[in-house]
Amino acid sequence: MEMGFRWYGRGNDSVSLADIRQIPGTSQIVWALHHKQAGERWEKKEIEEEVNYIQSYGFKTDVVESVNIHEDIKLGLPSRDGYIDAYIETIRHLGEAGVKVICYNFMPVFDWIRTDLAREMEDGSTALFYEKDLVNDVTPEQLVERVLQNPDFTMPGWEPERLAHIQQVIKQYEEVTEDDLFNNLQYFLERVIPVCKEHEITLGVHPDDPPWSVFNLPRIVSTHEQLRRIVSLVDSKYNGLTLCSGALGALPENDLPAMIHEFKDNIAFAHVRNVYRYPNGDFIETSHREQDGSVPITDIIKAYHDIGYTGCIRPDHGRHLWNESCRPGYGLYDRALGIMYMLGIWDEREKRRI
Ligand SMILES: [Mn+2]
Repeated sequence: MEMGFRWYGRGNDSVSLADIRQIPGTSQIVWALHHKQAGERWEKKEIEEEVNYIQSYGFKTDVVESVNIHEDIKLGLPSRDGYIDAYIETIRHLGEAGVKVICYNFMPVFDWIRTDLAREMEDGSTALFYEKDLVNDVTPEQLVERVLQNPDFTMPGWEPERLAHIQQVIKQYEEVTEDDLFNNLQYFLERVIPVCKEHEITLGVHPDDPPWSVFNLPRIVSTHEQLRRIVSLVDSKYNGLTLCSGALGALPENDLPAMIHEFKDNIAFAHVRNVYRYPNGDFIETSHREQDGSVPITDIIKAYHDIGYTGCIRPDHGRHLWNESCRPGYGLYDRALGIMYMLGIWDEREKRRI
């Protein structure tokens, strides 16, 4: 296992590579070209520049998150072929730069949804929060306005230009069923997986966040059964999963340790975080510590150890601590604490094996 840390790039993150280097046991920077729009090709030169910069701090650059999928691919429109061609070229360019894993998602319209980006907790820290009834009661425009009221940082998946036409985008999905979305994912995978195989790059689809339908949009990466169907769409180890314990963990029936064992040959990348689930369906992102939330973090790390996982694990989101000013969920302190918690569990297992 290699521990990783997501980083948004120079001038685009409150955390520096020099900061991250001081977190024990962290060898991978999970990176992306964040100025790229979905569907846009990533050029070799700009990939090389970013990789070289990150590597100059002694980090590896095996994992990219995210190369976003253009909406037309998810919708299955005729224009998708051009966007898939661009995606294939990006895969080739990333392969030539030594990248091993690409994390992507297949969520219609919204990459992730929260109703509050800085909900105050009892100890005075703040965290990302999801209020189920509020999402059921507001219009998509109201939700967009709510999320974009924090102007300090750009938010991946919440590009104002794209969301300015939110009703139009949502309307395009009116006739799209879950089966259609599975078929559109299959069409995409059948074209890109052979290229991934050639370059030994594994794609890892990130689960829906939250793992249920919002605004009646179809969702297909939310449950154990759906993950089974996805890995069977194209039978290849390069057709992988990004198992996110926080996204999947918002649904009580998702048994993360069981998924880790079942999908051990297809887990490309792991996100680990905890959420506390309220009985009414709301949830809040807590510290990584098992007792603070509803997700069995110690069992999850043990499961990765049991399967001999050699890929990258990263702490997913964290709370905002000690008056830190940062991208929502992506401060330095709580994610560093999360790493130490996870490494504690991992190292104990490792010692026991010897
Ligand atoms: Mn995640």
